[in-house]
Amino acid sequence: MPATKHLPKTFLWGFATAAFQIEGSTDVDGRGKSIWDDFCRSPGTTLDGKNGDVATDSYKRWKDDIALLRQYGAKAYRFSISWPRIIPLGGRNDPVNPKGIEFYSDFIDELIANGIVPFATLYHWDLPQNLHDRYGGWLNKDEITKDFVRYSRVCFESFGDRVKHWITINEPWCVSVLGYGRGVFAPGRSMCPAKSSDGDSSTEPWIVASHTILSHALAVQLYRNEFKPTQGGVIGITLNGDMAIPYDDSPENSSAAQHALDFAIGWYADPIYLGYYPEYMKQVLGDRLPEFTSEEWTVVKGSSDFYGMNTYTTNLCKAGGHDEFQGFVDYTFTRPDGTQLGTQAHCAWLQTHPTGFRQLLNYLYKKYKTPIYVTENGFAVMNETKMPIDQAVNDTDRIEYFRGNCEALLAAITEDGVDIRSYFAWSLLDNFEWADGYTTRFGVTYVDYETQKRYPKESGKFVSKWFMERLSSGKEILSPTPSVAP
Ligand code: GBH
Repeated sequence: MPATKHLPKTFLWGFATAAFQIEGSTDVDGRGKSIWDDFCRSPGTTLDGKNGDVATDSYKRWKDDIALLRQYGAKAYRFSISWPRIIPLGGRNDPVNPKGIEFYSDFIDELIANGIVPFATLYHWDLPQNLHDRYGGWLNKDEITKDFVRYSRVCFESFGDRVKHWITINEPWCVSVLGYGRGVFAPGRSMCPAKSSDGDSSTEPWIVASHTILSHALAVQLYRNEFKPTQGGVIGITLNGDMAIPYDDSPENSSAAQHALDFAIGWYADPIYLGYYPEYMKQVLGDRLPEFTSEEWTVVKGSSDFYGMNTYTTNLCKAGGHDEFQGFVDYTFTRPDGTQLGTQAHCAWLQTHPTGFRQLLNYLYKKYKTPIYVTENGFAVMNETKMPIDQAVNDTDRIEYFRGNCEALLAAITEDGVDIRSYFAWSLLDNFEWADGYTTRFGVTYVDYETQKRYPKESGKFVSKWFMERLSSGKEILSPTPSVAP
């Protein structure tokens, strides 16, 4: 039997979550409101009409969550910090909430006591509502950049002695396109007639994007100047983006695949890693694509120590689409011969395709030349929520998804030489899946929302075993890993 290939000793694997999707307890211990609170409480915003008031009750059950991570043998955990728990009103002159600091501080201590490396995301979509009401939130460059930097400072000061892996913003594409373009996520601004009539989706997403990029970059500048010298961690951004491959071998469709990558990934990654916007975006958007000043460019370019990669699927791309946010490219999973690219998930946008995952790892590494941290990757089994628990925990399709992608990850590292330093499965728990409410389950652990009882799924056990077998020694799994600053 051929020897199992191994991962680098310092490789970090584990599971990811986000504050609003798991915490609940939205008005406990001085937490302020976030833009998701009222958004998902209003009719028609979530598929099942449910909201994040309870979620998986993790604000109360955090010790159980950590015990679960330990049970899986996870080396690292990616979680997000809720801005309105830390600064209830959000702004740079607003008071810090000691209870919020205490919660995450205890949480981080408990992770470390269990040998689990904390990866903290500063912003996973829960903007303090007050900042949106006060000055338009992400639309207001001067205000939001300063407030985000101050919030970041509070987190570096409070947790940076123990957190050595920081992610500034999770998936700014979703913030812009889903929040200000399609209006399906908070704050729900869109010109789409079915949604709110506020907002201008022809300009706002592009403006918001430039403000998220700048806020990220200024927080990184702060960290590098004032905290990194003593704290010694790494900091970067996490982008969503799926592999795009041409539908067929026609020249239009092969350009379409590149155009899709430009709009989904290059929009953020080209400025941050290369210092310019993709040509194709400039062509399509003209002066709707906000320029950075030369001073801003010096802050933006090179503002990430790594590429934080959230990826789920692969799309076949056809030229001539109507959706500007996709670069006028149509996506499909059906090949010209009628076959499907992979196994269909519960969400329409997701099919398995490990080859695409490996291609994307190679594409990103070659283009952006920076270490990659896979910060999210996961699958929602079709109709899982309608199944009895004993059937749901037997999640074969999710196991196949992880098996394929983990093998692809290993091949990218050992055969293609891609510098990949982490893999986080999304998600530790079934949780509040944004506009899908609780109808879509991404967890490796089943959550019974009636009792809040957790049931490890076979996929969780699979991921755990797969990584354990590929790290040099099982014993090291629970010991802290040295910081891997590039
Ligand atoms: C991640 O986003 C999020 O970070 C996480 O919070 C979430 O729970 C997880 O995915 C699972 O969804 O509306 O048809 O145009 C994933 C990136 C980008 C995937 C937008 C879905 C929308 C497709 N998402 N995409 S569509």
